[in-house]
Amino acid sequence: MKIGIVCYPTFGGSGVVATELGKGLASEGHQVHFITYSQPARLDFFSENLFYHEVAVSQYPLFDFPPYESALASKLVDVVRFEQLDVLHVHYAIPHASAAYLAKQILRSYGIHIPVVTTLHGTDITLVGKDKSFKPVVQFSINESDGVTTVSESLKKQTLEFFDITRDIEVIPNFIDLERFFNKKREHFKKAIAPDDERILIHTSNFRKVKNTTDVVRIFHQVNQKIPSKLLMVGDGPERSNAEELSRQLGISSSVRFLGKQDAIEEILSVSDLFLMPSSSESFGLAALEAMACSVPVISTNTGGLPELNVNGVTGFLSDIGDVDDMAKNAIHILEDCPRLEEFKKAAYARAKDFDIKQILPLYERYYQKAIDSL
Ligand code: GMT
Repeated sequence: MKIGIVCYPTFGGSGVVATELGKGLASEGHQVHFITYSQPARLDFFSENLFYHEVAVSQYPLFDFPPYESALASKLVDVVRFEQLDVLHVHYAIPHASAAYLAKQILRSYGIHIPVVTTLHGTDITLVGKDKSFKPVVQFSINESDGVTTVSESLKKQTLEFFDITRDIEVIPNFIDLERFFNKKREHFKKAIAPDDERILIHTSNFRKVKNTTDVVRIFHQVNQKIPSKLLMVGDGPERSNAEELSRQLGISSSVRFLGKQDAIEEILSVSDLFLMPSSSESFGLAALEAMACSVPVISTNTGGLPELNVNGVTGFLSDIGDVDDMAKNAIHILEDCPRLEEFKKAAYARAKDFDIKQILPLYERYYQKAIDSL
């Protein structure tokens, strides 16, 4: 198939899923065209089957708000026509699904009929989509898509609750490349971070409010009082300075390292013992899956799709949003006993295997074919 993929080209979960999916499809022999405003962060190699088309938005003094959606729709028309694409797969509803809808209508005037598959990732529904300034457009473009997928049962349920949806939604979960994400022995690196064999806790995110990064610091504060330990904070975003400030106030800043954005996240996860994800909303929790693939158990909240990934008492523990005491208690329970920690590590890896890209990719391929056949 010739597949067009539209996504946010950043480190965010939806961009990562879209890019890894495109790379996987290309290695299966499909021709994949990324159509985005800059090269996707994870598009770190090119092959004969991978193409990248940049959406450029012209700047005019009149434009206080450059019309990205129109530029994207025009680019989609251009790429679909000249590359003869079979299907468009847009990730994140706003503004990708509505731009694809517009492109589809324009293409009809050229006698071209292309199906649009929309994948909802989370905040496009739970935060942004609910906003009444976007809601009618989001609802319309979901209903007008030829296929709609969500990354968890929970997100499907929320979509059906928030919007008036008249079409079927398929759940296709996030996935992981187990050839890249696995536990690599990195003793030198581990020694550099934890010279006295302290336990290593880790959090990776974009440090948005929804990630509750100050709860990460509070949980670690309690763990650190009981267990010699270090905390790695990976990523960057609006809440980082608050988390840094809190670690100073709590007197633990010498045990907390803020590493900023990192490409080789699997290397850092490989030296870690426990992943902390106290988010107040998480449609799936890709960062937790990446940790589990590297044999790192997860302490998380029980929100959104997290219970569909993290098995309570087996691969980690689930707690109510904001229940820092419970999350700290569970973290200590896992970390204080070596054989128990090993059990949790093994179980985390075993669970990650259920989301192997090799199993999930065919689900998308079949779904594309169904959308093509439906036209
Ligand atoms: O988590 C983020 O802030 C990034 C966000 C995004 O929209 O790119 O990630 C969302 O999509 C990921 C991939 O499907 C999911 O694994 C994340 O759980 C989801 N984030 C939220 O729902 C907050």
